[in-house]
Amino acid sequence: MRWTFRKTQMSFPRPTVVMGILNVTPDSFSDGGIYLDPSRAVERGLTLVGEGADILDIGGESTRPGAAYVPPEEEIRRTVPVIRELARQCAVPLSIDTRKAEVAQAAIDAGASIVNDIAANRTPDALWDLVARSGVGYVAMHMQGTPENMQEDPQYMDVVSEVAEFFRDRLARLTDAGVDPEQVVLDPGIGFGKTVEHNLSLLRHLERFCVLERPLLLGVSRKSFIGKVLGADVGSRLYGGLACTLWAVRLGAQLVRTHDVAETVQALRMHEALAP
Ligand code: HH2
Repeated sequence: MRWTFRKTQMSFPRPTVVMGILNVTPDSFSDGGIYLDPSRAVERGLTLVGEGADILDIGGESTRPGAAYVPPEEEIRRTVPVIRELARQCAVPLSIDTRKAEVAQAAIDAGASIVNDIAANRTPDALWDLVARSGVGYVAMHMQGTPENMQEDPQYMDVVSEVAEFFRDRLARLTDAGVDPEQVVLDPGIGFGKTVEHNLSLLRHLERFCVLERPLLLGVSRKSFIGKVLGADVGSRLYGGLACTLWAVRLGAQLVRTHDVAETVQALRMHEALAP
């Protein structure tokens, strides 16, 4: 299995790919406001690469439950200077965490080569045309509802089957839109329109998504389901998150998205030494 975009080709199996999170926002749930200044954001990005991040995921809109919509001009203003500078200074692929085609276009022009789309749940889609035309990588994440309303009352008959069906449907529609399946990575969207039990079920049955022949990305870092299981606040969820990460890798996740790159890389490399 391969993930191919622009000048990058990742072949799986390989050591788990670590996507480091860089939120250039005033209000992200765990690091909001810390990296709003572009030079601090660039410095943080370079630190994450030094710690072993294989990809940097740069976001200019918080998508935490209840977060307000950010207009594309503002998202561009926050992220593009950071992407431009990181593209100059580091060699790892840069990802733009956005649901908007205008933002994705500006980010690609500035040097991003992956679009991480937390709202891969709509048609028709200008973003998909852009992904098809530009050949960038694409993360198709599952979300029920929108960040504004997703945690109000998430409902599924069978969350694992419904997410699997979503992936099948999106892969078919993306192909129809001219996107090569090799550009696409799938993500069940932990915490996006899901209760604690929904999140745990997705993690328990992650292997059900492996039949789709696309790499799986998982983002559990510091999320509230860990806090609810452990009674831990947002700054104290690292070890719970690492447990989820290793569990997920064992069940087939090939990419993980994290704020805590050094710690995650250490856990993954030890796990790989034990289970080559
Ligand atoms: N989670 C968040 C944001 N983007 N993208 C993918 N593919 N998968 C995820 O699980 C995911 C994501 C939420 O985390 P964070 O960016 O730290 O918070 P915020 O949305 O508040 O900026």
